[in-house]
Order: sequence, then structure tokens, then C-alpha cells
Amino acid sequence: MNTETISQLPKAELHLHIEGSLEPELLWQLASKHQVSLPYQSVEEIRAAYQFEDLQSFLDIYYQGASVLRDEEDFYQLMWRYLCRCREQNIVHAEIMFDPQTHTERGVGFEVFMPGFLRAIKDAESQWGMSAMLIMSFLRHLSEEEAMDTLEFAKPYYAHITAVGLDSSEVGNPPSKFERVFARARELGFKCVAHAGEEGPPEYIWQAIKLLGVDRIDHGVRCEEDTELMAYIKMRQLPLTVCPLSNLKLRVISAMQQHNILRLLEEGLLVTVNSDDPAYFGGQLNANYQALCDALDMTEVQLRQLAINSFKASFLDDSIKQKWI
Ligand code: ES4
Ligand code: ZN
Repeated sequence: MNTETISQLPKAELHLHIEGSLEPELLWQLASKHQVSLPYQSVEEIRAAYQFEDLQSFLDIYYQGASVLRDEEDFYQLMWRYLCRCREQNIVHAEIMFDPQTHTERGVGFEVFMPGFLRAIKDAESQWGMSAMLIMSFLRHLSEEEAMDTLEFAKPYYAHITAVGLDSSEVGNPPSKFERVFARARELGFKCVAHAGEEGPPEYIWQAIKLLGVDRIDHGVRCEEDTELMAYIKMRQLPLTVCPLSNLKLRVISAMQQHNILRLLEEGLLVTVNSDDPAYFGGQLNANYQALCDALDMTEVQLRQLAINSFKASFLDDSIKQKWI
């Protein structure tokens, strides 16, 4: 498939951790600005360190990277740079995850990162008309009580948050651990998403659906191991936000040729393509589409369906979705 075809397609991105869009150049610049000492001697060394065996080995480096984000301007820069990448790639709508606890745990509060994020989003909306929504994700390796506190701290910003999510170390931290906080979030009117079935078993996907009441599953690729679950996800048209390069880098699959996204698509599931943590996984959104084209025999019809699905699976109002479908 032509790179040009991919880049010209209007797309939405639904699974992107803003902290995972922190490129080595900005990381290096902010470390020097705040005099944070890094275990690396150059930008090249940082990039070279991005080799992972699994989800946890990635998360250790990702949380360390995020520690250079200190003031409002840092968060503005981080968001602004991602939104500029969206513009270049024809991503006209983005639903962006942020991890408040990665920052509040080291004394950086909502009053620091939220104004930075919101100002960048406002600038992109006014300068080129893209839209962006925020998804506040709870760290599942921490307690439910801490997630509940985070939901409370976010109160002044509820109007600017569309959904809550669940990320970080999956195995050993099942969705069932967060049943009460998701119930509270739903009462407050938030949409809900959760990472499930990335490294964790199909049972975790069932729990995210049945116990957390999610509107979308992040990753979800292991649903294929449970026929009943596949049929249920298809019947409900529950979207899966799939991240091909992430799956490869974190060894959820051992080669892109093994990716099941096109099988799931042909089975009638509402699958979408996303970049997850583009600074760490070696490619932005268009590179994820390209990797699928190169490794799997993807047709142009399938490519267009994946882009259409990104709007269908979004939290945009139906009237706006129609414009892109
Ligand atoms: C993540 Cl790929 C992935 N999985 C779980 N949690 C995450 N946080 C950032 N990226
Ligand atoms: Zn993710």
C-alpha cells in the first residue's frame, strides 16, 4: 500500500498515552532544564535503551522518562508536540490518555498538568480545527483507594475529561480490583475504557465488560482465545483499540505477520489502529498502518475500513461521526 494513501486518509487516534509521546529530544531538554540526572549520556543513548522484553520492562523506563515533566510549560510542550504530529498525519480527532498518578505521586498536581494540556488542545482546535478529548487513566498497580482519590482530585476538571481508563501492569491487577471506582465514574457521567487482554487473559476482558461496564477495550487482542467472548464483543460492537507496533515491541506477538487484527476485522469486530506510546515503540500512527500493510496482505478496502472504524469507535457525537464514516 502507498504511504501517501495512508497519510492522506482522515483518521482518529483513540489509544495514545501522552506520557508515551515524550520523544528522547524533549526528555533530554527537560532533564537539563530541571537538572534531573539521567542514566544516559545523549539523546542517542536514550533511544538505544528502548528495547523491551515485556510490558513491565517498558513501564519501568516509561515512568522514569515521565519524571522530567515538572511545570505547566512542560505539559504544554508535550501535548503541543503530539498535536502537531496529528496535524502532519491527518489525525483529525484524538482521544488522549494521561496518567495523573505518575505525576501526583511525585508532587506534581492537576493544577500543573491540566492547564498545560488544555491550553495546547485549545491552540490546536483554534489553529487547524482538530478535536481532542482526554481520558484519565488509573494505574492498576496502585490501590483502588488511590484511584478513588485521583477521581476526587480531578473534580475541578471534570468538564474537560471525557472518560476514565485503566492502564499499567495488567497481570495480577484484574479489572475486578477497580469495580467501585468505575461505578463511581459512571455515576459521574464519564465514559469508561480499560486495557485488557494485552498480556492478561480473556477473563480480564470479560471483567472489564461485566464489572467495569467499559465502552471500549484497549488492546483486547487476546479475545481470540475465547470464542464466546469474541461473539459477545462482535454482537455488542464493542471497539478494540489495537496497537500493532506496541504489540511487537512488547512481544505480545513475535512478528507483525502474526498479528490478528485483520482476522478480527474480517470476523466483524470493530477494531481500530493506534500508536499507544509512539516515542517508545518506534512509530507514530501512520507507521502502525504502514507496518500492517507491509506485513499482512492488507487491501485498500480494509485500510479504509480501519480508518472509518476509528471514527465509529470514538466518543464523538453521532452527528460529527457521520461526517467521517
Ligand atoms: C501502556 Cl502499552 C501499555 N499498557 C499498559 N499500560 C500502559 N501505560 C502506557 N502504555
Ligand atoms: Zn496503552
